[in-house]
Amino acid sequence: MLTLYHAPRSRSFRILWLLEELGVPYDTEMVSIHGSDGAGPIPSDYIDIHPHRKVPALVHDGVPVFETPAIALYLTDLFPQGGLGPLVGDRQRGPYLTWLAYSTGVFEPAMVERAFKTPHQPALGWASADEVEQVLTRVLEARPFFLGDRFSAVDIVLGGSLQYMMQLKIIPETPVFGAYVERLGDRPAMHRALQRDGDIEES
Ligand SMILES: N[C@@H](CCC(=O)N[C@@H](CS)C(=O)NCC(=O)O)C(=O)O
Repeated sequence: MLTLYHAPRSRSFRILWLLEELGVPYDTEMVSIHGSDGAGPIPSDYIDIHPHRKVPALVHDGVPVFETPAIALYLTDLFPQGGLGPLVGDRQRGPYLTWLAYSTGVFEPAMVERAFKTPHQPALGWASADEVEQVLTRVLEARPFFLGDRFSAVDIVLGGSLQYMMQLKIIPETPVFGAYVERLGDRPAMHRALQRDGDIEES
């Protein structure tokens, strides 16, 4: 059994989207992270699932997995028939792992630096937001999705973050990024996830 620990309108939306893309059965447990939704504090035993008490976390048959790229990799390996993550032996496996790791190791920290107007420190191990933006532009002007013609979980994890940063105006809506986000918007599973996210918030 799969249980997603989720908070509406948060980073865990991308795992909701991935589960909808995979079309597999799953449960959700609401975690109150915003403090203003009347759901009360996060239960103290949630620390056994996510040591920082953040979302998303996934529990599969009693075993917890946390950190969005790890959950995405776990799910696409668990459900290879979904075709959303190249498997070991596929030439795209390397790029797949690279962009998943890049999403939280480079992209997010660079964008947070930009959002908070923090001067970029190269010693920290990621690139500046300007450089990241150039890299992503070069990739996405050459191909429709991060791995080429094939939509994958990278487009949910990294693409979903890019989309969010554009909504927050941290990344500009250039023609390349605008067209990419439009392609993401064509995914029916994204709309199902949005619906479920809204339903969870109202319940
Ligand atoms: N690196 C984590 C980040 C998780 C994260 O920061 N989640 C936020 C929600 S957007 C959270 O749970 N915040 C609640 C808190 O920090 O108390 C991942 O990518 O999964």
